[in-house]
Amino acid sequence: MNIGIVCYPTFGGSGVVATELGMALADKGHKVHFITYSQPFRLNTFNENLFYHEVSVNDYPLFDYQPYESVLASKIVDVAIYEKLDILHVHYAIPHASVAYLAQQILISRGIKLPYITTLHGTDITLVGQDPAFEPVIFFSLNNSNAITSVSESLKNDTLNTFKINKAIQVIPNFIKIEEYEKIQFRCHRKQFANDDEKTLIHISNFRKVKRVEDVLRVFDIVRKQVPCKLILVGDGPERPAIDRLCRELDTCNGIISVGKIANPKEVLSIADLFILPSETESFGLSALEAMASKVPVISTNTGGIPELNMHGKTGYLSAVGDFQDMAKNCIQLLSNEASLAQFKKQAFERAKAFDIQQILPKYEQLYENLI
Ligand code: GMT
Repeated sequence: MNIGIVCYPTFGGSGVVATELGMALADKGHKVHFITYSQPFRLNTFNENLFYHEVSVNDYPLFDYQPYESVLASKIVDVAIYEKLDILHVHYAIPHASVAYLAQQILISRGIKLPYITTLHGTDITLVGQDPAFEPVIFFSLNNSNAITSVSESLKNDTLNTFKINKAIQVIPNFIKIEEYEKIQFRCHRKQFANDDEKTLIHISNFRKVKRVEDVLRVFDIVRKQVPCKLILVGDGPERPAIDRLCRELDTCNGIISVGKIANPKEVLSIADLFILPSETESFGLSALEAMASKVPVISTNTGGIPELNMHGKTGYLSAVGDFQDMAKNCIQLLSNEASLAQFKKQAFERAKAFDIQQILPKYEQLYENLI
């Protein structure tokens, strides 16, 4: 198949899922065309079946806002015609679903059919999508998608509760390539981050408000008074100044290692003992799945799709949003019992196997074939 993929190329779960999906499809012999405004950060492999089409918006002094959607739609039309796309898969509804609809209509006027699939990732429905300014456009472009997928049951329900969708929504969860976690030997040495008697907590995110990174610091502040440990923060984003202020206030900065944005966090995850995910909402929690595949149990909130992944008392623990004291208690309990920690690490890895790409890729391929 000739498949077009539209996604956000920046650090963020939807871009990671779209890119990993495209690379896996290319490995299976499909021709995959990424149509994005910059090269997706995980698109770092050479494959004769992978193509990248940059959407570049020229600056024009008349515009306060550059008409990105129009340029993207034109690019999709161009790639569809010249690369003979069979299907278009857009990730994150805003604005990609409405752009896909526009491109589809232009192509129909030229006698070309291009079905499009919209994959919902989370904040496109749970945060941004709640803004009434977007409602008519999201509603229309979802209902006109040839198929809609969501990354969890929870997100599917949120979507159905928010918009009157008259199309079925198929749940296809996020995935990892488990073999990449099983085989690779990492160069990252634990002793560069922590002493032998210290445990390591880790948090990975884009440091947006919804991630509640301040709760990570509050958890760490409580835990380190009971168990010697370090906290590794991976990522960056708008909440960073607030985090810096809080670590000074709590006097925990000397125990925190901030490594910034890392394209592929497998290496740093390989030295972690617990992953902390205190999000306000989280449609799936791809970073938690990546942690589990790295044999790192997850201490998380019980919001959104997280309970579909993280099994309370088995692969980690779930707490109410904002209850950092409960999260800290769960950390201390696990870190203080080596046998239990080892058991949770094993169980986290076993659970991650259920989300291996081998289980997930055929679902997307089947969906494409049905639509074509
Ligand atoms: O907020 C993020 O983590 C980024 C965001 C995105 O769209 O790039 O992630 C969403 O999509 C991921 C991939 O499907 C999910 O694993 C995340 O749970 C989801 N984030 C939220 O729902 C907050």
